[in-house]
Amino acid sequence: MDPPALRSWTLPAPPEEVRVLVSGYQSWSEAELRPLTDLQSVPLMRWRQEQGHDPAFLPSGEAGVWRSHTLIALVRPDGGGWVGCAGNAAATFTHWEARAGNGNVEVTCTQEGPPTGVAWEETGDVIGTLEALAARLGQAMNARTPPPLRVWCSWYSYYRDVTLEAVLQNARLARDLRLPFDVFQLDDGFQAGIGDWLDASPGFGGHARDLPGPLRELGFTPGLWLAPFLAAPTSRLAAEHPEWLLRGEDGQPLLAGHNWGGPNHALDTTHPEVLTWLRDLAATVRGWGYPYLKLDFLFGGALPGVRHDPAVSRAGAYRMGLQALRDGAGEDAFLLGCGAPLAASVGLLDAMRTGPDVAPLWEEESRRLWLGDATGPSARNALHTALSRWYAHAWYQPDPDVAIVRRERSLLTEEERGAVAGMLDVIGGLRASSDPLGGLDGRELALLRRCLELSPPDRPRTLTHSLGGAVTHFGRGTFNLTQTAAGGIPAHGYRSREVSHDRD
Ligand code: 9PG
Repeated sequence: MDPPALRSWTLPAPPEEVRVLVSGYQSWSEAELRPLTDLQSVPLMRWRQEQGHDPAFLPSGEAGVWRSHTLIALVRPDGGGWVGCAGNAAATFTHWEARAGNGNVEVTCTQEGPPTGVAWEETGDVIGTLEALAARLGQAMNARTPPPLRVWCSWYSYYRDVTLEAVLQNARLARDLRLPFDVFQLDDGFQAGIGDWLDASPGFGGHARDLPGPLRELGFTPGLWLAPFLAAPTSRLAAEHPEWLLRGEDGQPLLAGHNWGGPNHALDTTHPEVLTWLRDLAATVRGWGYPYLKLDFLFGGALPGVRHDPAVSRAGAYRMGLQALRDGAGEDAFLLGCGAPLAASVGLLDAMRTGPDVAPLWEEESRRLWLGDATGPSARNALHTALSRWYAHAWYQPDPDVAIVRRERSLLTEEERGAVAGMLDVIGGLRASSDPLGGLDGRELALLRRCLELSPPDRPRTLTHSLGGAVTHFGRGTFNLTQTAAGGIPAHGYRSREVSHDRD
């Protein structure tokens, strides 16, 4: 491992024979396994670039040019190839680009932040080498990998209309049905505004601090969602502390991303008062009785901008904010990141969302194809990306997002529900569900129980074949993410190898 500012390699391989495995910047950014000569999409809309990617190192948008964060693999038809991986991501973003050349492939590695070591290896076994290098990064950053938890989350059934009573109702049902959840997690919707976490939304029918007591009595660990690095322009936080906001070159608070009906400000996590606020916030909600926190939209802490301390890198600034949250929540708190820079979080978070949101529909094809955006909520996007980051279990507990077992208020077919269940099984990390438990029939409950069964992470069988532009062939089964039946598997389906032997 040498510390480079920029390095490049020329690989003696015909580009049309090479496949590339890339990983986007944060939880929701795409990870893919694609022919090198294909086009890497970049979202047309700027707010999607800010909210789904690193706006300072976007996907290329060019055929034959693939950009990846932290690590990259180039795969030859024989399963060998080349793997590059950063050695440490605590202060530095490592950027990879592979470019189809004339009879060869050019790879470059650049860094943002203090130069840090990278590994680059030619290998006969890309899968094994990638896993080993990812694990090395995990060790260098003291990865936290506590046992996985089984979580009920309020988002995908109640969205922002969640009420205190609805969560309790589900918790009572879970207890009565003896569903093996560890955590009941209240998501977005309880708070007065983005940034104003300590005040209740009038629609919530109570205050978030009133939930942990009854949840504990029902036998569950209480969990709470926060987007701690964001502040809505209309929030009290932004009005009372304009000096805490990340600014642009023009000195004005940045408006970044677009959610909850408009753009948002981000906090400047190098500002000492912001760090105190974040520490106190995490300590306060911990004090309410929440030892499990889902920390969302964390990319806000690492956006490009002008910071109070200009000497700190973006990755470094992000980590200062995350450290403050960890300090406030306590060493024994379980912190799940979401919408978060993936590698820069290792060692501070216990679990991490490793793909876009699951949704009760397979996909929004027009958004993906016409807007170049596969970071939005859909079952297809979640599978595509979370499967292509199978190695993330060396960094934290991966969270590929929720199972959806309900048949009402869902457009997913039985095959598609089975594919989501298969993803939870092969990823082997957190198990989550968000279905309203009251409406589930026996068949749906049986699938839910199956989705809550813990399993160790599986490994890909090959990266030289795939059914869709993602990692699809695993030891325990095969996913078909394409639109047509293939290898004996229906479109959007999953077949465990116990039932189908080597049909692909
Ligand atoms: C609450 C939700 C849930 C969900 C999170 C997050 O624009 N986007 O790309 C985008 C992606 C995900 C998202 C919102 C916006 O949902 O992943 O589980 O907690 O926030 O608001």
